[in-house]
Amino acid sequence: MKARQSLAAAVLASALILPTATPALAAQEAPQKPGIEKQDTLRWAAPQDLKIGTAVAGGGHHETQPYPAPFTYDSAYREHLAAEFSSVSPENQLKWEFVHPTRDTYRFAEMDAIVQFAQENHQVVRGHTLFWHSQNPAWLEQGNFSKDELRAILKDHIQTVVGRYAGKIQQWDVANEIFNGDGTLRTTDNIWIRELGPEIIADAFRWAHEADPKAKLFFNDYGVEGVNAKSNAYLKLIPQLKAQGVPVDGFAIQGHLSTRYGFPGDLQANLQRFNDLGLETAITEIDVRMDVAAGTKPTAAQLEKQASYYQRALDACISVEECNSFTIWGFTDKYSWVPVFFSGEGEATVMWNDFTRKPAYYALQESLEQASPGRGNR
Ligand code: 9MR
Repeated sequence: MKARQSLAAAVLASALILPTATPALAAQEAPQKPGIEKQDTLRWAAPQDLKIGTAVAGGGHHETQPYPAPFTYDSAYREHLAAEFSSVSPENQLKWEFVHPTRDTYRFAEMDAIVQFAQENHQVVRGHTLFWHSQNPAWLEQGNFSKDELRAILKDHIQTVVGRYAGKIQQWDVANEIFNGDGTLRTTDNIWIRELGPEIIADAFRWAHEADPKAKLFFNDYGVEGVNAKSNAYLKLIPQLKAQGVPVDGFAIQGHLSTRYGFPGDLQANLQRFNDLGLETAITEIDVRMDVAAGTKPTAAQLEKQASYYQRALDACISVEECNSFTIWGFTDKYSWVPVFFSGEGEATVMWNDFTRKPAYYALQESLEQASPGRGNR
């Protein structure tokens, strides 16, 4: 926290010297939007060195739902997306099945639109993801390619996708969910590890780095909030890779939580041990689902519990020096993946369907404000 305050002071001091806003200042501020008070947003409350992000709804489960593409057609959604957040992550628009639908074609229009939106609204972008066992197209999974062909396909994909957005993506989830819960590598369901061996993980990072040397390159996973077999596996793997000169910059914790289970109280300690390796850390996909029977609403007690989970997760990140990015996996229940995947659970985001705020929203806002006193002078 101290570090954040002194950084805020440094930014203010530099603003005194420079007549125009510094890039750091500009990045946290959204252009004014009608109806949403600029000073009453998450990005305004956030300390200068912490990006507050959301997934941008599109692709994946949205394609099975009875509404048009949210990012393209829902203007209220776009207004909140621009006003509230300083970082955006494509929810599905960069996954292989979406962006690389046949071997010889790429579908970039949706991601191009997100990147353009982010630039117009002074937001950074997190790229998600290049190397995963899930949401791969059938042409890839069932292609019966030789090892040489597979290697060339992966290299071409990474260079093409990362290269297209070079300079425009702040952080990449290069490798997503590569470990099982017991800390063993996914040698069965991850096509790359199964066919090419674990060494291919290092190549994926090297190729991404070649294509965009400035982007920060991350591992990203779920179920690694606390100290456990899976997070231990990352703690062991990453220093081994770095010792070989592999360009790994960070470790990201998704944070798909449920009030059914206790809050992972060792989240901060876990982030800290990665920080102590000299890595950046991030929370990349947090949501907090609740048991809510169809046709009913959560109780006040449930909402308070949800708010406390969000707040404790954010406080953990704020307390760790190089935890620089905190992203929620969608900001409105209107488009959340949760009820589609978990029957009887939902209401996992910080805003209701009509974009009004839940206690969880106010809890995040409060923690962000407390993290950077003095920021309101801007
Ligand atoms: O939110 C995404 C949803 O729209 C997709 O249908 C789903 C398919 O698996 O993926 C969801 O996002 C996942 C993310 O990419 C990786 N971590 C887990 C997320 C929730 O499943």
